[in-house]
Amino acid sequence: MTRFTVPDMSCGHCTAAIEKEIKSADSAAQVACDLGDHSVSVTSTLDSAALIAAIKQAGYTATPA
Ligand SMILES: [Cu+2]
Repeated sequence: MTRFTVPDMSCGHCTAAIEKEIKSADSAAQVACDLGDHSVSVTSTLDSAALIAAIKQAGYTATPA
């Protein structure tokens, strides 16, 4: 599992957009967003750089947590 901090993720719309983008890159990915601490946990075969790119594609900034 890889964990990221996404500070500009603030509501259910954000988490849905992030999940959708990650799953379009890896349909088997498991994504858990936590709005409480602005973290996204991902289980995927994609590497960290690819996951950050997918989150960026959704319009958010991710840094490794
Ligand atoms: Cu939002």
